Amino acid sequence: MRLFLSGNLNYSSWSIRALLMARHVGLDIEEEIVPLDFPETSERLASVSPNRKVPLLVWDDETVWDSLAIIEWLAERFPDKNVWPQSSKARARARAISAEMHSGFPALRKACPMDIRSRHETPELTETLTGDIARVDRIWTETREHFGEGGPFLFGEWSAADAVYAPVVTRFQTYDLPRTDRAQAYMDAVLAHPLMVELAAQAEDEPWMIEYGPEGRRAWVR
Ligand SMILES: N[C@@H](CCC(=O)N[C@@H](CS)C(=O)NCC(=O)O)C(=O)O
Repeated sequence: MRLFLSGNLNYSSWSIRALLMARHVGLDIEEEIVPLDFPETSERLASVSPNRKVPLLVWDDETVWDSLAIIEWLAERFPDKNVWPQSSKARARARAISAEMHSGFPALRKACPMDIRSRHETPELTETLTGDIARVDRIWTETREHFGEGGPFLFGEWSAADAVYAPVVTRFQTYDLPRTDRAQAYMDAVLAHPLMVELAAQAEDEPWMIEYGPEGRRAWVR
């Protein structure tokens, strides 16, 4: 079995991080979307995913879960595809900012759930949310300044760091979060990348809807 399991591409930020890189290396694998928050979702995830979450990669007798672990698996298996940047200094920075995203930014995640195809009002800019937004802007602009030569992405060429921040780029767009011109230029480059254009079109076409209300999340088919 060679299977890449994702949640809805429109809503599952962890899924698209790993999926973008699987597509970047050209991984020959069956992609399956498990629509999140439906009654049958838990059963499908429990049947195949050790942590009952997506993304999940099953490659013959190897099972890899968690977006960053999948990205590292891809980097090891496809050393010539530049999953991470070329120089060790840039690689260290790319891993640091990716780990920071993976483990942080709770205010941004909570106030601005990923919803690629929609546009929502900017949420109340609380102190914690403003702090997360400013930190993201600084990561993008400083990384571009120090490592961005040779292309429009964080490390010049497209890398896993861009895939990790892609769902943040779409959040900045969806909720029109305040940003500098340099952050906007980086966002424009990410949104115009062919992998992102393809993914945004797929997200647009998905039939599943998720609504965030006071009682939690509700899913339905439009
Ligand atoms: N840290 C994990 C997070 C994975 C995660 O939370 N995935 C969510 C979807 S974005 C999930 O599978 N939720 C299961 C569910 O809602 O039933 C990663 O990086 O892969």
